[in-house]
Amino acid sequence: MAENKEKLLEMYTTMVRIRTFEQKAIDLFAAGKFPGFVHSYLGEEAIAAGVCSNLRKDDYICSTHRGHGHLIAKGGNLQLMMAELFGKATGYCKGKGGSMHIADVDLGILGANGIVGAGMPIATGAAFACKYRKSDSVAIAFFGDGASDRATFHESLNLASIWKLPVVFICENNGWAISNAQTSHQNITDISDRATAYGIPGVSVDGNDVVAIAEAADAAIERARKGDGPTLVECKTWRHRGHFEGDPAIYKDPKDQEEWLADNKDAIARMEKKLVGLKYAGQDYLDKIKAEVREEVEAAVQFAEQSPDPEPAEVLTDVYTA
Ligand SMILES: Cc1ncc(C[n+]2csc(CCOP(=O)(O)OP(=O)(O)O)c2C)c(N)n1
Repeated sequence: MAENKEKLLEMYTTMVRIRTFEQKAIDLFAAGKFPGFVHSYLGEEAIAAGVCSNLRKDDYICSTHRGHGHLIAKGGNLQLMMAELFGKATGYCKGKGGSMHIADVDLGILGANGIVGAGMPIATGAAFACKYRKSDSVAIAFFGDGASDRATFHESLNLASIWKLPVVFICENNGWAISNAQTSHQNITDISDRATAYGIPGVSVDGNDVVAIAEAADAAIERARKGDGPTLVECKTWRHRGHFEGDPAIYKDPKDQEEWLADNKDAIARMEKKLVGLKYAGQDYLDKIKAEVREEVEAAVQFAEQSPDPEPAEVLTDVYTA
């Protein structure tokens, strides 16, 4: 994969798109421009970018409360996303879902989810549907280290294993579940070890190395497509921000924080170095990509700001389905 210039540049651009969108959302939220919550994906961009680089439009993903990156990497529309954060009528959920409930079924995005661990059974169900319909689509479940303690994790892995479902479980181990360090809620180092209990492969990869993630995900996705069943892939990373915007994250050791944000650990800085080293791009070309993405994000903000609020009369439409 290291030789595939197009793919490396595509993954780099996706990471930059996620970071730029997230940074903008953080600034706008701090300025009081929109209500609700923001759980920032800053620092974890390589996971969504690496995994989704192997997916087709007819594959499915289930996301989390920290979901903007997954949506962007699967092709989500930045304008509709930003409008949703603003609670506008033009947003993905007509302004009723906000940051944690964006879905785009046409793109196989089965939803972000405010319920920790809820995406895993949904992805497992989607994978069951793929198998039942004899399609070779696959489903991805993104979730955190905290979510891997939930029953939904264990039940999903067990069922997916026994029925050989085409689902890949991507654990984004950012070291924290709110303010609880992984060491305080799990007596294991590698969450991928839990795969053994369900008789499926489990691997741990550097969650800030987009190429390593893409390679591990590629193998897992191909295995799923061939009908050989699920895989658990743990990506070890670090969230740059607090659990949510407004959380000062005083539980983090400043030394760890500094180390993880440094260029030799940060996924985007590392990828820039790699692209320049391989002579796939000069710094000016990478700067051009960043400038184009900034414009894209600015256009999304403008779209959101200029969009109308939902009509009060519509408050109960699209909320329930019979
Ligand atoms: C079922 C459920 N329990 C508790 C919560 C409250 N809660 C929100 S995020 C979170 C921690 C999640 O940690 P992790 O799965 O590691 O994801 P991360 O936030 O690190 O991405 C908790 C406990 C919730 N939203 N849903």
